[in-house]
Amino acid sequence: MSLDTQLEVSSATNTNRGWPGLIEAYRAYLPVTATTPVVTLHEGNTPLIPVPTISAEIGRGVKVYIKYDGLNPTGSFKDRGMTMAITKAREAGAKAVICASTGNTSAAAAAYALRAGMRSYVLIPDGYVALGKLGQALLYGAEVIAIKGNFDDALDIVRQMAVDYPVTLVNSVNPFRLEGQKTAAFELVDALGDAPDWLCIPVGNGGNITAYWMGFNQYKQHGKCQQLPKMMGFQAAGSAPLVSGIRVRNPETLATAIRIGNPVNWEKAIAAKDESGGEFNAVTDAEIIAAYRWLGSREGIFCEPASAASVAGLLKVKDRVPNNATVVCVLTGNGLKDPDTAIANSINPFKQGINADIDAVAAAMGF
Ligand code: AN7
Repeated sequence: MSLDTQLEVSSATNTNRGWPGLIEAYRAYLPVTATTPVVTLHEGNTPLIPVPTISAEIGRGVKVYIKYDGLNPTGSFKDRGMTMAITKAREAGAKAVICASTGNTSAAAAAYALRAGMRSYVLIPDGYVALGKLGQALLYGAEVIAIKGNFDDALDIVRQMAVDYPVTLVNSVNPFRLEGQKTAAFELVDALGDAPDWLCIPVGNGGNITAYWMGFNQYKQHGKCQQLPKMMGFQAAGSAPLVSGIRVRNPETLATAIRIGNPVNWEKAIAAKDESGGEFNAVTDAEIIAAYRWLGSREGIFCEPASAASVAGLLKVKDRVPNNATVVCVLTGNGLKDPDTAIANSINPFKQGINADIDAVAAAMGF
């Protein structure tokens, strides 16, 4: 069966049952036509989960929810942007795509490119990509090139390569990425009945905060929501150019996904913050890890460290949350991406080398 026939069969099935993927679900709000060849892994429709221990910590009637975008098909919010970017690349006849990545973009690009029958090339900072993400990109068949430099260096190279070679750039400078990612704002409004009062979100390149802001505004124009949220962006303290206003030459943080010193969407992210009356704040690695452990050990929600920056940030500025506000924290990536960090920061001691008999096991359990 040709890829075109497969896509037709798949799209015919989708209209009858199940979640069709975000392009089908929000087609009216996206730059697609009836003949656009949609490339999907049925991304989107991720859960909005109340987190009562965090609501209680803030008190004053504040209700906090998690938008768990780590439950997308490749385990991060990047799938929202990539279904659109790869669909449009395919429509334009592209044969190959390229991106720089701290990991999640590369995994999503590789998966969607594969489904579209395209090659994918990804540049990553050598030694600073979580193992799960690297494994994904390799398994999905990307050409993975680790450079002796950071994300910002990799991005400079791929931007030029997209000019000099027949490869389509799918970093968030590609406008279709933001178009896809804005659907997360639609889902929040569809679930809550209106936009939240605050949106707390980790910020690296500033693409996602820009996309959410686009989505809320578009929904408001269509009368789908009455209000717009304050956009509260959080960066890791060692990589916080949008907080300081100065490019960071050597960004550092254990939240490698947001180890970015020169955000691509700098002006757009600032505009989203300013127009919404929001803020950018920095959170330390220790605060990120504390929030990461809290989410895992008190709420049963496993995210990657960069994602926990949204909750760490909320806890940091909690005294400024208005009474009775509805707050959504975006968890952008799945904890399974980075098992090393989980094991290194586990709550319970890992008891290894126990003899395989019931008495030894009972003793290890403390009975
Ligand atoms: C889990 O994969 O930039 O502010 O190359 O993976 O839109 O950049 C990842 C970014 C937040 C920041 N949380 O979003 C990449 C990459 C996670 C991420 C961000 C990223 P933007």
